[in-house]
Amino acid sequence: MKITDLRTSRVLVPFDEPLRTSIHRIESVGCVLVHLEGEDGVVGESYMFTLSGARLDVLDAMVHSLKQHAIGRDSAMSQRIWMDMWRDINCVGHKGVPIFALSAIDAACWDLHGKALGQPVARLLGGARDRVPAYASAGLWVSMSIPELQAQARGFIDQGFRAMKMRLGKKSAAEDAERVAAVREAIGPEIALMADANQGFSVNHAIRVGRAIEPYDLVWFEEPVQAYDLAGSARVAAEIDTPIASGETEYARYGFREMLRLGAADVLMPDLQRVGGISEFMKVAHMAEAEDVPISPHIFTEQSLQLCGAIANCEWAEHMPWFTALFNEQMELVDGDLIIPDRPGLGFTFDADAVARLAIPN
Ligand code: SMN
Ligand code: MG
Repeated sequence: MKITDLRTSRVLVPFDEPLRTSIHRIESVGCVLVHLEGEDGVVGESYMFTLSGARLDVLDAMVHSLKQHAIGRDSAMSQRIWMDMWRDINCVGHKGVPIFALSAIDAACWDLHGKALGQPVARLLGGARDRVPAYASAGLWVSMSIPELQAQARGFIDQGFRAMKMRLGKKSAAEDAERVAAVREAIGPEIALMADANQGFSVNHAIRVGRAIEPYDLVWFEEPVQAYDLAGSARVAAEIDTPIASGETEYARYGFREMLRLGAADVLMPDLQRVGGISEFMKVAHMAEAEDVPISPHIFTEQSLQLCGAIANCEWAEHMPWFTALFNEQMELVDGDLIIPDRPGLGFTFDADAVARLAIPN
């Protein structure tokens, strides 16, 4: 379908109370919504977000600076549009803000393409499954006490989850291990547990923590060190048995190629707005598949479900409900799995009333 225009709008989704990871204090999430208009009134939708809504104007300006590559083109030509945007951002760089904007235009283009054909994106990419195991991710923060952790972990099971992720980042390895032990005790041996250090550790501290939490049978230990220290992450991966997951802060296929080459992670976690959209996500997933490395998308749960549906080596979906208020449709959890929507495009459409209620001025 011919793309006729690109518009943006902004929303701020506040949290009930601030939350902490090893490196963040987050009060809200702010989004730039991208509306890619096609002829016949069909609209492709996507969004970019920042923690606490910082620098939304930068993302907004960046996406408008790239829109000429999409307008006038056919939404079926996502690779052509992608290549032209990639070439155009050479001067400002192939990481960071330029990639956020490229990613959002690419994702909106795929949504429009699917809507134009009346097909879910997973089907257009080649389907692999119709449901995916999900882990609860909106909780078990560093800011919580042990009794709070245990109560929330049990609550996730009551909500139907069979897996969950906690955050690490206390002062000592012993304290983090005590918290992991407490969550494991609360959920029992059958529920899958992941832990995320959010890049907060030195290599040596990460190895110490990794060894201390080894008895608790974690699915993975995520982002143990600074995201740019791929060699350091590889050292941690080599020293401990628990698989290392990483990639939410990595950009495009060249970053992931280097992660694979160095053995920086056992599980890759591309993030839709940092990897380069749906198009680049698929290329990274296929590259990982060639190395028998599994994929688990980083947040963007609603949109990433179509990727989970199309990536053979996808093992988990991250259930992060921060953005649910923005959509007309809701995610469906059945026996601990998220259902891959069988609706056209990415399968989630912006709720105009919610967008108006949460709007912040452009
Ligand atoms: C995370 C997600 C969103 C904001 C901060 C941290 C975390 C995750 O790394 O993987 O869910
Ligand atoms: Mg993470």
